[in-house]
Amino acid sequence: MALLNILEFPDARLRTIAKPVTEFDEKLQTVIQDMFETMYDAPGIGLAATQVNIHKQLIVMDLSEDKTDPQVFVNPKIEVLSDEDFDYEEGCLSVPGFYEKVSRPGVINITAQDATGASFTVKADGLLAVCIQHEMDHLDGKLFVDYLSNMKRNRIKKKLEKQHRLAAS
Ligand code: QAP
Ligand code: CO
Repeated sequence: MALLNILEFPDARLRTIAKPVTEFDEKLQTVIQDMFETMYDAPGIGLAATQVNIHKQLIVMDLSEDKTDPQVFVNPKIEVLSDEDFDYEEGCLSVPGFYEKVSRPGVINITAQDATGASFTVKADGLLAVCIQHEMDHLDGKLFVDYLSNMKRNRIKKKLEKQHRLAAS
């Protein structure tokens, strides 16, 4: 088991487009375990492989209070079921310390593969729908700050850049 380094905004590597997972091998199981360990350590509720500089379509998530509901989504696709949007105050391990309201489709179907490659579909609303859409954005090189005004995003960028400078010196 290993803790992975989490990339932080505005790191350009967070803009990489992830490629589909094709091999459901031992190496994939290790990456999944390391991603759970990294997410629980943070602590966070969702982590996309992009955030740990692995550019594969792979997401781990646990929305429970007590780490009892680990979920893996490999090669996820979504279908929007409701044109009602849902607003949620989002955060991100790659944008530490900042939370902003984002609006996304409220009810979706998620089709994905599990760690063994088996396909499944789940209907999602509420936090699960928010979280999977947030994490799938990472796989497309997108961040929740991209939905904010340029002014808000720039303010966050400057603050994080300053923090990174201080941490490096
Ligand atoms: C994505 O985010 C998410 O700022 C997962 O200092 C979040 O786990 C989807 C975290 C909210 C939907 C709603 C953030 C930890 C964790 C921070 C996370 C921080 C420490 C974020
Ligand atoms: Co995130």
